[in-house]
Amino acid sequence: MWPKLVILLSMSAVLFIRHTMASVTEPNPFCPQPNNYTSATGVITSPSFPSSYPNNADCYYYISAPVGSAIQLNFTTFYTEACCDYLYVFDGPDFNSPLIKRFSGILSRDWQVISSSSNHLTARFVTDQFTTELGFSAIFSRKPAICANQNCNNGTCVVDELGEPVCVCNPCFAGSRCEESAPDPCASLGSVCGTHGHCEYDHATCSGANCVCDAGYTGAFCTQRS
Ligand SMILES: [Ca+2]
Repeated sequence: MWPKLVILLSMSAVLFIRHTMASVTEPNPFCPQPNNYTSATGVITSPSFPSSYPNNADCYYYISAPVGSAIQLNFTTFYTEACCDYLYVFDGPDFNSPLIKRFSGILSRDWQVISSSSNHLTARFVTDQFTTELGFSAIFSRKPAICANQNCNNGTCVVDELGEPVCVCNPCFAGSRCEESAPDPCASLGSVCGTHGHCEYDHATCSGANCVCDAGYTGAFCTQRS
């Protein structure tokens, strides 16, 4: 009889603590609002970004997508006080969902792109009372849930006709995970543009290398005076 009562009391205590936490973690007025993000893509940032974030921040970001999608976060900036100012990212609709990672300090390259496993991702940014830094900015986007664990580095994951995730690489990248840089189109042409020009190419297609001549010069290799 007593052990059951103790368990019941413990559960009540846990529920009470959760309720109390919820009531004291209302977003600060300086947090980005509204904080429910349902668009296909967008940006979340720390408060005041690109100025420094404030002390005593506690901000939430709720990102959701249609069922069957996963949500990807691509950090373009991340810099917080390493000891004390944290971004928590949760794999689900609220901060009771499994924690993907707690970030602080400077972001390592391995964690620049992260993904939820399903169609909800929640982030919480918490700072202490001293010392602020630049903060963070991250682009959120959707990808098929089957792509959640597929890191395409410099590309985009899509589902092929067999229902398998595959990477489609950005121009100038190759490899099964788009981890390899394709040959620079200017590598073979760069030197022939001589001392009066330089090589440029179409970055959208990673091709079309040609010499762009300095003022006063013309010709395929910038050797003629114009
Ligand atoms: Ca701080």
